[in-house]
Amino acid sequence: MAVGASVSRFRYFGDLDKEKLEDKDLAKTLLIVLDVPNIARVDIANFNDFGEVIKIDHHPYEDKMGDIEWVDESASSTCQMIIELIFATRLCLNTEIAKCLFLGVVSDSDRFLLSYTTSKTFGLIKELIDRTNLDFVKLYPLLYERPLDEIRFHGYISQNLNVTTNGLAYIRLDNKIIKEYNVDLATASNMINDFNFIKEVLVWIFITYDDRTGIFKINIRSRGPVINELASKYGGGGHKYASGVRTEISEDIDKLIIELDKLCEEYKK
Ligand SMILES: [Mn+2]
Repeated sequence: MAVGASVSRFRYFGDLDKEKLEDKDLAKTLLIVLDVPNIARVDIANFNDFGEVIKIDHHPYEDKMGDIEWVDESASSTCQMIIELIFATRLCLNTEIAKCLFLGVVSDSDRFLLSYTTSKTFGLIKELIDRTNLDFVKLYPLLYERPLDEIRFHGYISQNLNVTTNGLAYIRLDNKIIKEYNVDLATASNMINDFNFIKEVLVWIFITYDDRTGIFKINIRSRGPVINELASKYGGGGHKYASGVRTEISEDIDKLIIELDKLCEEYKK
């Protein structure tokens, strides 16, 4: 396998339809799945037709995908694992690759704030910077510069977040509001990480609805109770403190809110 060496030749299969990869080619194709624990979350209809599958992931183990699977739950991010892989092998590294990997670690660890950040994370990042002379400060605008519309939308969320006495915060971000603030669905659900460290909030969830697929996306974050078990109960999953659920059933959302609220109540005791 050649993750680093062939980065420029890599094709992103998120939009496989556009790639027009013929079915007959799939048996000869190696699929490398990164940062996803279960097959349902890989956006490929004909997953089983691929000749070989390699999985590299840091989420709790769920589905077997291929003969080669490297899952390290203690890693802050899959990018951290790729850095480790590059250092341990003859895979090539240049500034461009380092840039992507650095941004991957910084964003997935939420700027080294999340609990999966360890001294190993810092050690690997130090070596990455040393080896490539990475001017990492220059990269931050790529992650953190935001349009004013987003900041205004952030304000909308702050103003309208429902917070229970047990410390559960939730908000439904309907498409009318998303349109009004000129943001998109992905922005809305990704913004959840901005709402960490609110004194009154232990668990917080954002609910969006994709009307093209008819699926509700529920993003859940916690800074106390473990939430991924509850998320799996509703067909979702993820990390202990960062999980998600996708469902077509609106009532599931109400049930999930009630259960998460209970989880907060128990945690507080
Ligand atoms: Mn990840």
